[in-house]
Amino acid sequence: METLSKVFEDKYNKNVKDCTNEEIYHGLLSWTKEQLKGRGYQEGKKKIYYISAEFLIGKLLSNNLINLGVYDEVAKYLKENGKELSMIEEIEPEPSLGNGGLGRLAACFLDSIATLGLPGEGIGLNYHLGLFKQEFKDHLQFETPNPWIQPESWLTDAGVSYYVPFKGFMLKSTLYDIDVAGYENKAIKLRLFDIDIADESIVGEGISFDKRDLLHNLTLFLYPDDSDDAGRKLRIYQQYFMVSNAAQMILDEATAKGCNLHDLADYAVIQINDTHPSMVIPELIRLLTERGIEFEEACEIVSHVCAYTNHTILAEALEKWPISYLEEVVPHLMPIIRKLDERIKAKYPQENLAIIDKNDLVHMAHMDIHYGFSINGVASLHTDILKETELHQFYEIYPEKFNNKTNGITFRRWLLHCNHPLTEYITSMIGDGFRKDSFELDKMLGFKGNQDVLANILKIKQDAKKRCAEFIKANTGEEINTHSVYDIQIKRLHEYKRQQLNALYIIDRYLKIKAGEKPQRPVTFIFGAKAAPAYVIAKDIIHLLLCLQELINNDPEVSPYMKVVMVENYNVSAAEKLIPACDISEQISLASKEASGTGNMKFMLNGAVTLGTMDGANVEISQLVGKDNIYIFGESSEQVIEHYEKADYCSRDFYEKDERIRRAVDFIVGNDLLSIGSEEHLRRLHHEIVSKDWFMTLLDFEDYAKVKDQALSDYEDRTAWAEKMLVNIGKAGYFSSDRTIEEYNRDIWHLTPEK
Ligand code: H2P
Repeated sequence: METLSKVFEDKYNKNVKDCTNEEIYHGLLSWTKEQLKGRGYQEGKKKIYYISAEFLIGKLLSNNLINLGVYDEVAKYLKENGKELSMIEEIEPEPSLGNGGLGRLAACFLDSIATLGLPGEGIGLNYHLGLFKQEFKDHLQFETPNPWIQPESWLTDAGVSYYVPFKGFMLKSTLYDIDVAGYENKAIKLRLFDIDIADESIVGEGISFDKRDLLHNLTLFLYPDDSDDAGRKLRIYQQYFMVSNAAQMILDEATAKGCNLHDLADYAVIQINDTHPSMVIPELIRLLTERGIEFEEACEIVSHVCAYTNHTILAEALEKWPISYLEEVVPHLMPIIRKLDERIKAKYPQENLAIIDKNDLVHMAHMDIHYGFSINGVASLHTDILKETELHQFYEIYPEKFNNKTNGITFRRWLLHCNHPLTEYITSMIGDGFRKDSFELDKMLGFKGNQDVLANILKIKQDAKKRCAEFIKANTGEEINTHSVYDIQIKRLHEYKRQQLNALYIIDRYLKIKAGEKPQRPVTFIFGAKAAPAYVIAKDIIHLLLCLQELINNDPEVSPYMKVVMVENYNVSAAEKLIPACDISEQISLASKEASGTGNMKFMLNGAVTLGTMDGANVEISQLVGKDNIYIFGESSEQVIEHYEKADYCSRDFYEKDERIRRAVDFIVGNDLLSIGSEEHLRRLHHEIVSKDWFMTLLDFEDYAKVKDQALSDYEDRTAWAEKMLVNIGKAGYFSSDRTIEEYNRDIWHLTPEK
């Protein structure tokens, strides 16, 4: 720790004992950056370039210290000097570079790529103000900018820039790097492109700004509001800026290593993360032809370099851009896209395979599938649905391109960092091999029936619940009972994820308590979710949850038995505090709609029991833990897909025929909530549920309530519950992102790991 002490002396002319936490944070930041550099980078002839609009990396200090293998040493050194590392971590602003699971997955993948010694890097954009910061006022979500870049930060100017051509002007980029340490291995880089002239002062009220002021707004926000033409075009500007920079850099790096462009596939593999980076295909073709390669050969080369991951079957995420927009933003790409489309139409005339459809929309995913060599889904059920339904027409012509890569999470962040007590306990039981080989967690299963172990696991959970209650108090002002069951649903707000189903259960329970049915043990229903700023119903659901929180927590007759808390500005740091404390993990999407989910994996790893539908990776979780260690409810994906095909689901029928459902749904517009909330929001949501309910909330309500009640009653047998916890932890090894990345490498990337 001598070099660290010296940092404080050089920087502040002080002993660490006399430094403020802020000074210590900044000292640690510069020291850690130096340590990372000293590690060196994974190099290699061939590299994986993971291009993604989002990288939800979370705070980096502790994670870097863990991966550098110095966390304990630094914590001890600080403690000896009267300082707490956990307090210092709080100073770090969380980079706001992602939205949900897709971005967090990209961050876990970087950690695993580095840990496995694979040469690679992430490429994205350096959004100054992030997605947005969520604030609650009058039980409503408001959005404000979420600045995270400070004069001293993890970003390093890489001294690299490119010119990106748009219609009528060029933009010069600046590249910033963030080092990502592998666990006890070298580092890789997350490369974030930016413009020097981005101007945060153009942001007015909330997160509003002039969407046409491209010279100043291009890298301000992730996913700017796309409810109007200007917003949609801004997204195309951003996407093209990201991929043109990426493509230029990839070609430069490859040629510097001796690539003659014909053999690009020996030097680079590009993973296209959802359709945001899809324009990298025509852009690479454009750059290759500019450098003297014939068009046909350029198509061939690119088709051996690009691979596409599909993360959702929801139409809203499978981007289709009008030709007119592309003509306006990137006219030089359109002749290429037209040619790519013509080549396909000449071979496959079916309309549903076309890149450009008859309405002049460019289907980005179709371009990826035709001109990429691999297409993967993110959980086994999801990949099956792609093959059998959503992308069936493509599967028929390219069966060999389709493959599954079930998602994973990095255990460094989601166990070692966020749950020190559990990590230490597991280590004391089975040694520390699981840190590198997650499958070793399986050894935990040898302790089934061991009363001491079960008691210790319960104790660790109880302590985590206490810590979490403090966080909740600080975040929401609410006091929660640490002996209540913690039932947690934290994820992006979307109707298909069905936070509204959970809300209806809460109403039902509230009504029962009001009617005198007092439960044995209290339950705390915990939510965390941001709604996209233009997604009206999602914001109405947040409104409902916040109104329920107000009503229930302030009702002396009910609050001893249940409480509702909605964490404000849910992000990675909040997740790290909530997940270790969870008893019941809510994974209740409408079957077939959640491609995978990754929160479900984080929760099981930390000893929560899943309450979920047979959707996404829940299916694989249930296969691994067995039916006694998970609570499954609801209709299957086959049944749901059939309802959509036959268009035979009618929410009003459920509402009219089932009194229990009707009472809960009508409560949304009853006097209790109307006296707290906004009539406009609550009525709109009520109307949506009764007359549309596109994601079939009411279909699964009864089974959900039944199975949830069962889980809550089983919770009372503490030993049996602890066994379920143990099995969930022991079986979580499969969901390490190291396993996922090994599979990507084995089947798609074919890189040689460095020792
Ligand atoms: C999405 C999917 C998840 C999936 C994740 C990563 C888009 O994340 O919906 O099912 O696990 O990608 O593949 P999210 O909804 O959290 O934004």
